Amino acid sequence: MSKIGITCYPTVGGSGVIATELGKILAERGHEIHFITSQVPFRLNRVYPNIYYHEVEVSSYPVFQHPPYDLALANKMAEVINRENLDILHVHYAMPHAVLAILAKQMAEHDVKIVTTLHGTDITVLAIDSSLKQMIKFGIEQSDRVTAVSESLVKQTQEMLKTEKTMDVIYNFVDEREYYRQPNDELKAQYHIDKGEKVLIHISNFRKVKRVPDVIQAFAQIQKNIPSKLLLVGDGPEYAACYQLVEELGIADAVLFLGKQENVSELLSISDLKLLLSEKESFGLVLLEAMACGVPCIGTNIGGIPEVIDHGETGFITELGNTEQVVHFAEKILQDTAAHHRFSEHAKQFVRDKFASTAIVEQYEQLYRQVLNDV
Ligand code: GMT
Repeated sequence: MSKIGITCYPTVGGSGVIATELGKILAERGHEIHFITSQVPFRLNRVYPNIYYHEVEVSSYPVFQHPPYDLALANKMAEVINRENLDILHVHYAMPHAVLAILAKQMAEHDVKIVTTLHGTDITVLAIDSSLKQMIKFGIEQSDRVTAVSESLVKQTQEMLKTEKTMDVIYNFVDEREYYRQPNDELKAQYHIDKGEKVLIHISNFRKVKRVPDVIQAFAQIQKNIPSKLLLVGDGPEYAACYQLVEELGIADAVLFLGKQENVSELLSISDLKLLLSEKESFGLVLLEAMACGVPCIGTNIGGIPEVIDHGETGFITELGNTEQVVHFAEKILQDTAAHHRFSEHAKQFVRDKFASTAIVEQYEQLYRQVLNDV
């Protein structure tokens, strides 16, 4: 059993979810887990034996224009490596976490192995910025092992950073104990969703890259032929613009803006179709969560999405920005009950076969064993 430090962004987001769920399952399997973050990760919502939390405190001094969060994190990492005798520090995101882990390793009194998992934004967004590119490349190349959440992300990282560093693909997973279909007619009634209506859902942080207006435009067409409602879950910079678009299209009665929600599996359980029409997406964890709840998905042919949706089996892949195609595929799924049932069953099976939590966590454990034995 190993002593593993984990650093991630603790606020809402797929990378934080994966890092926390991984820590929880590793702890259940007997490893000692030390989260080193600025806040308690939001999914760490109760007491878990074998899990410890180390808060990064950032003091602000008049002499510093900006509080030195990054350096405080590196310092805390080194402190925890020494005190808890960590074997591995597993960081999520190269920028800044891998870079800080390397600094902490140099400061620490004994050796620790650095495992870095790439989730996408640091490569697909930050690495475009030439002032950060060198730093991201450094973080990746100096890590003892690097994993990425999709084949597509590995390719993109290698191309953008011109690096030959080996990267293992370890897909994301869902906790099957939380994500399964729990039909709930009462919840539907509370949202004033009629029995005959279909429910479409979109979940994101409403950043521009998520292209939520495409979801709304497609839905505006779909609801002309199919009585339906659209659930918009999450919050972010484009939320107000989306609200305005819904008003302009005259579909406000059919669109429910639900904001940030904790129990998305309950909302997925009353949904019939999930739309994720992003222009950048290294994986699309929300697709996996939807499929685990038996919700077929339509996603764009971008990044890792085609690795997560099995086209024609668990949903459909569309061209970016082609809302006509989204409407066509949505009608194929929603207008035929037998087809919907087939897609839904295939979606659940696909998640069990390709993204089962135990199998994925075992891949991380194997990687840890390899890095510790250096084989
Ligand atoms: O998508 C986001 O904006 C959030 C970001 C994050 O840090 O959580 O998501 C990234 O990591 C997720 C977990 O691996 C992936 O499912 C998302 O596809 C990825 N986002 C992007 O690549 C834009």
